[in-house]
Amino acid sequence: MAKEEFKEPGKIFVAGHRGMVGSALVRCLEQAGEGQLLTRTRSQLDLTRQQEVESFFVDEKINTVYLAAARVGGIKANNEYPADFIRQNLQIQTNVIESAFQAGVSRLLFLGSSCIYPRLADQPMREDALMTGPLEGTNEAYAVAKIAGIKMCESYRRQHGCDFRSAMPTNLYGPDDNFDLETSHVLPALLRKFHQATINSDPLVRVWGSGRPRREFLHVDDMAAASCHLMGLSEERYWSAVSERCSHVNVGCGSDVSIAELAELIATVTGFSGSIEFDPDLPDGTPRKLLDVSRLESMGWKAAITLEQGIRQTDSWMVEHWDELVAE
Ligand code: GFB
Repeated sequence: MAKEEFKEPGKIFVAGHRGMVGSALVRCLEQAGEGQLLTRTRSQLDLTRQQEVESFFVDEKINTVYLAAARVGGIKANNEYPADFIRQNLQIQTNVIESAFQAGVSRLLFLGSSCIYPRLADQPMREDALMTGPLEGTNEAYAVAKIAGIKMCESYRRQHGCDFRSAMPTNLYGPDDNFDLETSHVLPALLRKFHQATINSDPLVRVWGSGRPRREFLHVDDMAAASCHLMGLSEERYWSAVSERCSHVNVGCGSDVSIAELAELIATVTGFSGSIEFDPDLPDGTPRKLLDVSRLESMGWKAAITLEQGIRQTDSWMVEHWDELVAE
C-alpha cells in the first residue's frame, strides 16, 4: 500500500473498544480527530467467529486496525482459566489479522503484554529477550497466545509485505479497568480493597503474595497515546527502528515499584490508616517485570503520567462509579 494512501487513515477499527485499552484508544483517536472511527460490541460482532470477522472486514473497507480485543485478567484468572486465555486470544487475533490481510488493511497494531518475556529475563527487559527462556507458569497460556500474535504480524510482513505492527505494554491501569477482586489486576484490586476498608473503618487490609514482586505500571491514557504515536510513524520510520524478526515495541514508563510500595501509595491515596498484611499462600508470579523502553524513546515517545497522578485519577474514577462496581 502506497504511503500517500495511508495519509488519510480512512476507516479506523478499534477492536475491543469497551475494554480499558480500547476505550482509551477511542478517546485518543477522537481527540486527534483523524479518520472515521468504527467500533462493534461483542453482540454485534463476535471476534472469535472467523466467518463473521471476514464478512465484517470485506463489507466495511477498513484502512487501519487497533487490535485491543483480548481475554485479559490478573494472576489468579490467568492461573485458573488457561484454556480460555489461550483459545480466545488465539482465535481473536488470528481472525482479525487474517481478515485484515484479506481485506487489504493498510496498517494494524497488535497489542500484547510484558508477560511474553521469560520469567527470569534480565532487567530491564529488551525486545530481543523474547523466546530466550522459560515463561512464568501462572500466565504461560496467555503469553504463548501473545507471542503467536507478534509472530503472525511478522510473518504477514515477511510473506505479504503487510504493515502490521506490535506494541507490548507493561501492567496497565486506569478508568474502565476491571475492579472484580477475583479476576482483576493488582492495582484496581488494591484501590477497591483500601477504599472499602476506609469506608468500613477496617483495621487491616490483606494483600496477596509476599509484597516483594516488582511491577511497572503505566496509565492507560499513556498507552493509548503511545499506540497512536507508533501508528502515526511512516512505514519507513517504524520498520527501520525495528527488525523483521523482532518487530514489537515495549511500552512502559521505565521504572517499577514493589507490591508493598504500591500498597502503601494506595493506602495514602484512599486515606486508609490501618495496617497492611501480606498473604504468602497466594502466588507472587514473576519476581520482576520492568521493560526497557529505549526502542520506544528512540521512536520519539515518552510516558507523561506519574504513578501517583495516575492512581489519584483512577481512584476518583472508581469513587464516581462505586455504586455500579459494588453492584456487579
Ligand atoms: O496484577 P497481577 O494480577 O498481575 O499481580 P501479574 C501482580 C502482583 O500483585 C502479584 C500481587 O505478585 C500478586 O500476587 N497482588 C497483591 C495482587 N494483591 C493482589 C490482588 O488483590 N489482586 C491481584 N490480581 N494481585 C498478570 C498476568 O501478571 O499481568 C497477565 O497474569 C498479564 O498475563 C498482566 O500479563 C499484565 O503482573 O503478576
